[in-house]
Amino acid sequence: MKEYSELRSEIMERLHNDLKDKRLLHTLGVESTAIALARRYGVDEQEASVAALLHDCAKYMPVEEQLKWIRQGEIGTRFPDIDQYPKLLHAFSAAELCAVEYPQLSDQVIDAIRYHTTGRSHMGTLEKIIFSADYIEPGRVQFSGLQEARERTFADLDAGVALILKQTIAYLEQQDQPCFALTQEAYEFYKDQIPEESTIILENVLEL
Ligand code: DGI
Ligand code: FE
Ligand code: FE
Repeated sequence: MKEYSELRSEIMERLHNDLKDKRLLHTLGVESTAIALARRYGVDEQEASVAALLHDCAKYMPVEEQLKWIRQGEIGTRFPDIDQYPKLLHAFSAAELCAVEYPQLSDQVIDAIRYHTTGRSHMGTLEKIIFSADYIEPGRVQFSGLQEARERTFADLDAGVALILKQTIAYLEQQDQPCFALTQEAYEFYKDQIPEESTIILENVLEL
């Protein structure tokens, strides 16, 4: 990627303004994990870094502003009821915003940001890396099953993604929260990769 260090500084300045400290720490944890996974799975490390840094950049944007961004893009057209899923908005709005504000970014980086919360079927390697790095980064509160998700993800990326999707869906069911169509599709696509002996954890490790 051209001018990576300049771009990284520009993004860091934005994150210092737009994110709370805890979220910034999480973001840097996702970045280091994504770089390690990129090295492991032969993906461009700078692309992994940039996608990780930007993945939660819209987390604190007012909902109406987020919906404006989302309605400009394919997610808004395909899912007119997207406002019923408040926790998903920040991924979709960040993708639209980043595509406009950082036109040098590849489609792979934008898609990795867009699908980092829900996943989807047929994900590219960078998408899977950001999706799983978000869940397993070192700052997540420790609990028994997190270690398994980490080990799986570094041993076999699809198996890690499948396990994380299963845990997320189990958690949503327990909380009586609706599962989004893309999450369900992703699970259907990757579920055969789940190792039989895996334990499914219901804690939500994603609350920060
Ligand atoms: O932004 P982060 O906190 O780092 O993590 P994230 O972007 O993965 O968001 C996690 C939240 O999103 C968590 O509370 C569970 C929720 N979530 C993930 N998939 C779905 C979902 N919520 C609904 N309703 N439906 C989903 O399919
Ligand atoms: Fe997120
Ligand atoms: Fe995140």
